Parts: sequence; C-alpha cells; structure tokens
Amino acid sequence: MKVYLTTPLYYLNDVPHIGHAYTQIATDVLARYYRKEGYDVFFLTGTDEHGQKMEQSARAAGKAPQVFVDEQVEKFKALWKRLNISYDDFIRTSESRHGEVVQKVFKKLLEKGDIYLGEYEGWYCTPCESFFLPSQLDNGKCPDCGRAVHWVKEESYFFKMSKYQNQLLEHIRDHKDFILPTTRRNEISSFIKEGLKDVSVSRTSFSWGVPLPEPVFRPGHIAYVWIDALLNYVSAPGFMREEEKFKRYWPADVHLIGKDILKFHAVIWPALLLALDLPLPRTVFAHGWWTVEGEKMSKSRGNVVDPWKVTEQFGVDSFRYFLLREVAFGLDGDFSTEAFIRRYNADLANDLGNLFQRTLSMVERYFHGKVPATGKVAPEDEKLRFKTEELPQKIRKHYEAIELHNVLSQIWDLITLANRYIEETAPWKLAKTNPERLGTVLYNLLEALRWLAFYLSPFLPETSEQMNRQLGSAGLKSPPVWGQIMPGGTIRKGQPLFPRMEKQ
Ligand code: ME8
Repeated sequence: MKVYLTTPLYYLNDVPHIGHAYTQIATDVLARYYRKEGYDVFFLTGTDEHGQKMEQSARAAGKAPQVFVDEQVEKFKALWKRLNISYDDFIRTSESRHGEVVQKVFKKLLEKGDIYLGEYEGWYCTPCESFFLPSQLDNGKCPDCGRAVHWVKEESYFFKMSKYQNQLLEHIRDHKDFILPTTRRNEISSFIKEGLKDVSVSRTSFSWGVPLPEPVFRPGHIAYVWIDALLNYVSAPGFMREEEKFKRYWPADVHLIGKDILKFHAVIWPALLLALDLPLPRTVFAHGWWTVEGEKMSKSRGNVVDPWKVTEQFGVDSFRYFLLREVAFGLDGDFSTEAFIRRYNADLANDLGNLFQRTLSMVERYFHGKVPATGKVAPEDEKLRFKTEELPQKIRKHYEAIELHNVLSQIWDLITLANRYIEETAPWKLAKTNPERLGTVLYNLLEALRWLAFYLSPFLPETSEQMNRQLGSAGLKSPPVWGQIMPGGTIRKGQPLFPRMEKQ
C-alpha cells in the first residue's frame, strides 16, 4: 500500500515557470489522491544543481556555485508553497546525502566492470547538458534545443549501456505500463533497436559536480550531471544509506516528466538500474509541452508564463484546474489568457460555483441554513445517488492510467447531472407545494456536494476546504458513504467559490 512518485529535478539557472508548475501540480494531484485512498505516499521533488551550465550561470552572476544555487533554490520552494505542492521530500543534488550515494554507485559499477576509462570526443550542448555524435546534429546545432554546441575532447569514464540493450527491450515489451503514453513507448523501443552506445559518465574540464572517489577513479573526474541527477530517485529514499526506507518505497511507481527528457528516463536510467540489480520503476510518464499563445516559451521572446502572476490574477486552484483540464494529459497544450478565462467561467464559475451557491442559498432561504431531513426517495434521486456512488470506481481507473483530464471529466459529469437534477426537480416550485420533497432534494444535493468536495480536493485543495467549511456538518473529511450528513447541521453560504471573470 505504498506509492512512490517523483518529478524531475529542475535546473536552478532558470526561474520556475508554467512548465515546471505543470509537472509539480500533476504529481501533487496523484499524491493527494493516493493519500486520501489510504496509501503510504512518498512524493519526491527537488533541484538539479551541478554541471557546466550551473557553474557558468553562477560565474555570470558573480557568485560561487554553492552560493548561487542556495539562493536560486528558494525561488522554486516559494512557488511550490504558493501552489500547494505537498511533497514529502525535496532533494538537492548538492547535498551530501545525495553525493555520497553517487560516489558509492560509481564505485560499485566500476567494481562490476560496467564503468571503464576511455576518452570522449564529440559535441556537447551545455544548455541541455547533453552529448551528441556529429551525425545527430541538426544543421550543426543541438538537435534538442537548436542552440550552438561545442567540441569536447576529454578523458572520461563510460557506462556500458550497450550491455543492457536487450534486457531493456524485453522489459519494455513485457511491461505495457513502463512507458506511457503508449506512443512514447514505441518511440523509445525504435530508438533502442537502432543500437545503444555506451555513455560518457564523467567530466574533467570543470569542477562543479560530485567528485569521483580517488584512488579508485583517476583524479579530476566529476560525475556527469545527468547521471548525478537521475540517481536522486534512489538516493532520496535511502539507497545505500537507509536500506529499510529504501525497501519500503523502491521501485518508484511513477516518474512523471516532460517529453523532453524521456530518453534519459526511459533508456539511460533503467539501464543504470539494471546494472545496479535494482527493480525498474513501474511507470515513466512523459507529459506534453506547453506553448504560449501558439509560440514556444523563451526568455528572449519574453513570453514566459509566471505562475505567480497568473495565480495572483485568477487564484491557485483555477490555475491547477486549467492546466490539468485544458489538454489531455500526455498531449501538448497552449496557454492563453482567453482560453483560461473561457474555461474558468464555464467550468468553475458556472458549473461548479453555481451548483454550490444555488444549493446553499436554497438551504438558507427555505430551511434557515439547516440541513433538511430526507424523505421518500424518487427515481431521479436514485439516479443522482448512483452516479455519485460510482464516481470513486470510475476515477480510480483513470488515476491508474494517469489520465488526469478523464478524472476531471468524470467529476464534471456528476456536476452536470446535479445541475440537471436542480432543473428537473425545480426546488423553487416545491417550496410552495411540497416542503418534504424539497427537503429531500436539497439533502441529496448537499450530499453530492460533500462527495464532490472530497473528490475535487486533489485538484482544488483550497476550494475543497472552503466547500467543506461552508457545508458545515455536511463536510466530512473521511472517504464518503452516502447519507452521512446529519439533518439539523448548519451550512454557511459565504462568497461564491469562483466569481465570474470578465474578458480581459
Ligand atoms: O531537464 N511544458 O530540468 P529542467 C511542459 N534537470 N513542461 C515543461 C516545460 C514546458 N514548456 N518546460 C519545462 C531538466 N517543463 C533536468 C532534469 S531529472 C533527473 C533532471 C518541465 O529544469 C517538464 O517536466 O529543464 C520537463 O521535463 C522539465 O520541466 C525540465 O526541467
């Protein structure tokens, strides 16, 4: 009953933006869901602090690398706090608890004969911290980011990745959930079938990294930043440090990443794990890429979406909601203020907000703010109850497949049905003709809202709490059972959850 979830470790030379926030929020939703379901969840995030890029950024800022990263990391932590990211551990690759494990792993692989000394000669893209063969370049530029590459020739240790090619292919073939979405799985299989080369895993031309331990390694080598960073997924839960804890959480259940870094996570990382005789993660899920108003986001274009600004304007929960509802999880998405406001008004202000506000207003008006007693059950009540009670089963399937947009659409089906229930039962008419029936209808609506508050909470944690507060005695926190609201409890109408937004 454990779930171990990870995000990438973000590079600290950038400011955190909508893309980083996306991965964080999606992982947070999974973590919150599994916690509510009673799982022992370990949600890990952190920062990638070593490498040539970081050393250069620190130099450009006139600071020592450690001072630079110590300052930068606070920007990430502050944003995660703002976005209510409920991580259990935050690992920084410059911490000694991590560096020690990196050194032990290198030693172990050297002893095993899976790391050997050689010389690397080829191209290097510093922004991507990636090596490329001449044949891989795109018009002489980095095939991933299009920026300039430089020629590197240095003594280097290599990891025998080629040795694990067949084992990895078999694993991918036999574990349909190992790489998701499925299109990504095919892409990786074809890549591996072209033939895996050994990878350079150490650098000597600069020093900001984990030093490889002497005398078993020659002096002056530091771990290649990607190997260093990937190892966080085992160092944080305690590999070679706290074996009890490590056994409890490893293998990871989901490594959630963007599609840009899939090869590192679905090829190099599992090959390293095979070399370490460790079980492979259950799923590596690569989500899509956000553009802004149809354009690639970049500092030079000046169109980088700052989550601080968006959440100041629209609120944290609506930002979380928009990102996970606007695109099918796994596909690319486009951010625009217009699309944001459209979705906010339609789904949050109208569907959810109105349902909640209308129901509470009627309980206030007709029953002095007290939960009414429920009476005889009509077929439409059963339909609402049935739809509510089947929600947990329906969303579970989508959570397991990491189809977060489908979780939301199931929840919204219930919201739509509840709104229709109001139209069909017309409580304002019942108020004049049949107070007992009116009580039953409002009771059912309060009950459905209590379930909604519960199942919306991974996506909209603040709203869910507000709903629970306003539902008063109706807002139970435990996994719901139909019919547990106590008649006579007090509700509080309060402000609308999502006031309508005007077009900007
Ligand atoms: O790659 N759309 O760090 P990074 C969607 N340090 N997601 C985006 C995005 C966008 N436009 N931009 C960034 C690294 N992301 C390495 C990882 S892991 C051991 C080391 C998200 O700071 C997405 O999750 O460049 C992507 O994979 C990640 O940020 C890259 O973060």
